[in-house]
Amino acid sequence: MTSFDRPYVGNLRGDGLRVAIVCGRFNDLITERLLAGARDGLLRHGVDEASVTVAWAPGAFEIPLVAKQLAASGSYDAVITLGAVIRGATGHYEMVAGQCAAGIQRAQMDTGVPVVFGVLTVDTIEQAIERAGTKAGNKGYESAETAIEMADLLRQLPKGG
Ligand code: INI
Repeated sequence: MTSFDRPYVGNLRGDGLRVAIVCGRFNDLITERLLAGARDGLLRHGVDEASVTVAWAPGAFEIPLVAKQLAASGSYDAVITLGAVIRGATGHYEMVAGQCAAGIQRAQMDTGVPVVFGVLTVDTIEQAIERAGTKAGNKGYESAETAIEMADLLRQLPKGG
């Protein structure tokens, strides 16, 4: 039992965690930078590099299926997805971005394993660059922190169906 004074809060303690990263190859100029940010975020918070698995999917549309299989494997405490869907370059932007987001949410709800949404959905390549390690931070790094926090939070919470 916790109270307002002692809520459940996930900590940024990465030691002992096993993490899988699914990265979309489409727009890999951007996603390579997200992957570098995620690696940095995991290692800085104590995740052992040998406990990290990376899988490349063709594009954002395929990321959820790969993430779901990794999450369902029982081999990981969290899965991070990284991708870049850019409206300017995509006639079917809404479908790719929407299905990717919905599939990632479904993967975590179906498996009970945190699947972090580190997919950029932006209007322009400039906005993607800003979020991939320049003036607006690195979404990959943020996603690594979210993965660690969620894995630690779920570890603390009462278990149930
Ligand atoms: N995939 C992306 O990850 N980002 C995009 O911006 C993109 N565009 O522009 O179309 C994109 N398309 C490919 C898609 O994800 C699938 O790989 C493809 O449709 C095959 O299923």
